[in-house]
This record gives sequence, C-alpha cells and structure tokens, in this order.
Amino acid sequence: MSYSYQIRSLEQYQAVYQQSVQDPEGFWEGIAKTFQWHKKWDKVLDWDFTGPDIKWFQGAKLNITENCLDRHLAERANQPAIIWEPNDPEDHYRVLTYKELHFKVCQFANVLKNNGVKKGDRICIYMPMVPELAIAVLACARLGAIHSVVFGGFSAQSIADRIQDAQCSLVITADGGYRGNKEIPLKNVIDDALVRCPSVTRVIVLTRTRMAVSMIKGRDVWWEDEIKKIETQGNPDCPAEVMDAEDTLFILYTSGSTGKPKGVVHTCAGYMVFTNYTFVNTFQYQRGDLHFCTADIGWITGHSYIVYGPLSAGATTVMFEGIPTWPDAGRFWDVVDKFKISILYTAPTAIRSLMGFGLDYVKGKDLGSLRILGTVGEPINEEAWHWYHEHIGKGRCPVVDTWWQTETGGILISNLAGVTPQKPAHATLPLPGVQPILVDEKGEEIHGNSVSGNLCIRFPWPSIIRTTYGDHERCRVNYFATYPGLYFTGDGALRDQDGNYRITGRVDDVLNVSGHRIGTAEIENAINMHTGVVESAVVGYPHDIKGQGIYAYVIFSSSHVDENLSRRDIIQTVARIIGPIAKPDKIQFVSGLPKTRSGKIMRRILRKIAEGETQNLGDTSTLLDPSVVEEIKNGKV
Ligand code: 7RM
Repeated sequence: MSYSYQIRSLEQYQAVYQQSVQDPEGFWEGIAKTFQWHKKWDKVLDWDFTGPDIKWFQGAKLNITENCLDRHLAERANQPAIIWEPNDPEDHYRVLTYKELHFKVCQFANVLKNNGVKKGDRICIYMPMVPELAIAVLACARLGAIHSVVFGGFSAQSIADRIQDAQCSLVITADGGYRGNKEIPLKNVIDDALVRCPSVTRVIVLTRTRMAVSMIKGRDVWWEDEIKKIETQGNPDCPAEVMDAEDTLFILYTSGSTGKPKGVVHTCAGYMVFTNYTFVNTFQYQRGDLHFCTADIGWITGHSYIVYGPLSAGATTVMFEGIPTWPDAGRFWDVVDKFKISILYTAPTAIRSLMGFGLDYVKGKDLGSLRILGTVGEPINEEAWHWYHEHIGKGRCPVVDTWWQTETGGILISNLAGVTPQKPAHATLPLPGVQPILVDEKGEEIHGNSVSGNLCIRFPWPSIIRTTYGDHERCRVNYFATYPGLYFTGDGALRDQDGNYRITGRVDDVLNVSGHRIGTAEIENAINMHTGVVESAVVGYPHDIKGQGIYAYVIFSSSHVDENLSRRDIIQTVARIIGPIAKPDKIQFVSGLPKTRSGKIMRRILRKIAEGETQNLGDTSTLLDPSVVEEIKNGKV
C-alpha cells in the first residue's frame, strides 16, 4: 500500500489545497481510487445543502472491512493490527495480527448471522474497551448491519432511548468491565434498559469480569458459546456484504441543544475515504508506527481513529482498557514506554489532569519512541499545550490540534504533523478538501484575517453527516437551516493574522465537559425528574481540568431538611437518567430564575454568575423580576 495522497511539505499542502477547491471531485477521486472497490462510482459527488441531500461516490460498491482487513493480508498478515493493553498492568496484553483480526471478525460475523442478523439491521454495542469491541463493530460492518455503539458510561435510560430510537434488534455487551479499581456491571445495566425495549430479541454477552449476571432464557447467549458453535460448523470465512456507497455504516448518538440526543448517520464509502485520508495526513502515518488513541470506541474519535482510520491504512492501533490515573498518573507514559508508541492522540482534559499530578510520574519513563502528539475534543489552553509539547514530546514532536465533530466523521481543521506550522491552542488550517468560513449573526461571510465569527463549512467533504436517524428534518434544522447554503458547526472561532483558526467553543446550549458533549437541556430534564424540583437551569463554567464544569440553578418545592442531602439526590438522579458524565459539579438552590417577560431564561446572566463575574451582567431591565438576580448573586456556590 502506498499513500500517494500523503502531503509532505508546506508547498505541497498549499498546492493541493488550491487543487481541492478548484476541482473537488478530481481531488477526492484521486484518493478514492487507491481503495478496494467491487465497483467504482458513476459520479463522485451530488449535493444540495438545503435538503440536505449529499451523495458521495454514487454507484460504487464496497465493503469497508475488506479495506480494513482483507486487502492487508497479502502484505502484512503477520503485522499487529490491534495491540491491547488491559486495565490492570499486571495482566497480559494481547496482540492481534491482521490475519487473526480478519479471522475473528469473520467468525463473529458468522455468530451474528446465526443469530439472525442481516444487512440493514441495527445492532447496539455496549462494551468495555477490549478487542472484542472492535471485532463486534467490524463484524457488523462485514454484514452491512448498522452498529450503534453506546459509551459504557451511559445509564440504562440513555441506552433504552438510543435502542428505541434506532429500533435495534440485537445487543452486544459484556458481563462487566474494568475501569481503574472499579468493576462496571454492564449486563445489569442492559437488563434494566431492555425492560423498555421490545425490539431487542437477542443479547450476546462476552465474558470479561465473570461478575454475576442474569441470563434470560431465549434472549441472552454467551459470546464464547456462540463462537464454539461456529468452530464446530468448520468454515470460519464470511464473505463481505457488498454495500452501496451511500448505505448506512453506523449511527452514533450525540447531544445537541434539545433534550434528546440525535443519531448521526454515516455512510460507507465517504466515511472510509475521509477517515483514512485524514489519518494518513494529520498524523503523517509511516509504516511501522504504533498509533495510540486514548479515546473510547463509544465516541466518534474511537470509531474514526482507533478502528476505521488506522485499520484501513494498515496501521497498528493500540487499544487501552483503563484510565489515565490508575494504578497511578503515569499509566499513559508506561504504555508509551512498554510498546514504544510513536503517535499519541489524547484529550486536553487528560493532559490537564496529568499535568496536575506533577512531573514525578513522567520521570524515568522512556518516551523516546514518540514521534507525533495529538489532541482532540475541546479547546486546549496554551499551558497544557506547552506542557504536552515540552514534557511529553521533549520539544521534538509536533503537536496536532485536531478540530472536528461527530457530525463531520473525521478531522476538518488541523495542522499536519511536522508539515504545516503548529501554533499553540490553534487548530490552524483546514485539510485539503475542507472549506471553512466565518459568518456573522446574519450569516454574512466575514472576510479577511484577525476576525472572529461562527464557524461554517461551505462545501461537502466525504464524511459529512447525511441525516439524523429517523428524522431528516432535525438534521436540516440543526445544521443546514441557520445559515442557508452552509453547514453550521455550532462552534465559534477566531481567524488570526495568518489565517489560522482557533476554535473557541460552542455558541449553542451544548457543554463540553472533559471532551464529552452534553446538552444543557438534557441535564435540566434529568434534574427535573427529581421529586421536589420545580424548575432548573444549567450552564457551563470554566473548570481547570474538565474545561467546562456543570453549574445547575434549581428551584426546589419543599423546604430543605438538609441542602446537601438534596444536592446528593439530584446528582444521583442525573447519574441514573443520563450517566455519571453529566453529574452537576455545583448546585445552587434559588427561589426564581431570571426570565424575560416572554418566559425565556436569560442564560447569559446565569453563565456570568457561574463564572464568578457578578459586576457586568449587562442589561437586566427586560427581566420580569430583576430582584432574583441579586438573590442569585448572593447565593453563589
Ligand atoms: C471529535 C469530537 C465536537 C465539539 C466541537 C468543538 C469541540 C473538538 C476540538 C474542539 C476546540 C479542538 N467530536 N472540539 N475538537 N474544540 N479544539 N481541537 O470531539 O462531537 O464529541 O464534539 O468538540 O466544540 O463542536 S464531538
């Protein structure tokens, strides 16, 4: 395999960027040609941002797993595809070569087939970070079944919502999972979820922790037993389902400004081409590199840069089951040292947290194998950027600050490691094929440099969101209606004097807590479920490690026996309804909320107070009852 489309100099970047704007179809066709197709496309691109109706590589036929597995067997059958580091450093790590991974994916695809799975079925995957999670994802793709991976930190209620929305017929899970010194009872959570999910007729359960689980007759089967059945059937091969370019590959739920997460839909060909292209270019992948992305496969970063991007490029991808701070805050550096990692891709929140533990945990670890560092998920502050660059990269490794979203499928704005200039806390320049613009409130383009505005993209790229599952109108309204003719990201950005982008954060009611996206409305709905809560308003505030913390203003009906007990109960309710990631950091009880005469909560005021800024609250004259502002200011927690 050669990466003819790998850009290797700044001059080449500039030339290729120009070409990608002048002739986008020619540009993408040149990249797409390097993949394995059953049939090539009739047309590269058909698009309309009003519908939206976007089709890439129409007429083409392929299976993404043949590009991630089969096509590597001739040259690198015995090269590691996945290296897996367990939660407990004392346990054995695992290596799966391309040959072994291919075998296991085919084997498990046959298990799915035996359990009635066909092309187009929706499969919910709720698993710990073990190789079988990647195998399950790829086995679905092998059959053309649509995977919907739900992050292991989500609650039964959240799983049920997602399963119902997609009408999943089968769930793949494990008895439990290990995270640090905790054991997470995954199957129990699934059991609670399935009480409300009649569409699910089968659950496949992997053994991981051997914790006690209930296995329901006729519904639940063990992964290992099902594999044995395949072994006795003899033939482990599983021909790949031939998919149309625009057939759905997967659904991944993400939070927006409404109370209900939406199922972002990605399709086969465009997603494959774009994740591969961005992986090879952003990280400047070289044969032999060990790529360690610390995300969970339950998030888009794991889908694109643990599974599909690296594997389609024939790289070795490192999967880690545990957490950065267990057994101690040196765990990432131990993993880097142990396997001689060359590319490390992690989140600013992890960097800030590890930075806080001090350099003792870095000392004595051999980080000399590192060649490239990356960050993703939220804005990185300069201090964390410099710490990462200096103390982890020892000043020799370029840091790529990669900006993208669940909806974009892959990286849109980032420096290319060692090829285009880096600038601390700046995602810098768009990848060739990506056309960002800034607009003002009215949607007028803001030209020139040293400006700021709302970030939009004016031309489709191959892995742009196609629809939100089951509700196309929602996709249109959310992303394509705010500024007609443009894809709106929901982010604000600055463009510096040299044209480098700096993404400043969301401009809608979406929070980014430790790199996890959570809607304020979702958290409010959960808080309001608690008996005694009359109304609530949630805002973000700057948090040293998480980036943003969750601040909740709550009107409580009954007088408190003990405010702290009520706080605890509200937090427990949110953990139950959404998951631990959405727990409020601060809860302030108030007697009223600052509302306009039309009943809209003025969040601007609440945000300022949560930030500790009580002086310049701006115009409060339109408030129904301006006196509540004084009370809220005085009661700040
Ligand atoms: C990949 C991912 C998307 C939101 C996005 C931004 C924020 C992500 C960066 C960033 C500044 C970055 N998908 N974001 N990367 N902000 N610099 N490099 O995170 O759908 O979960 O979140 O995350 O606000 O809109 S996501």
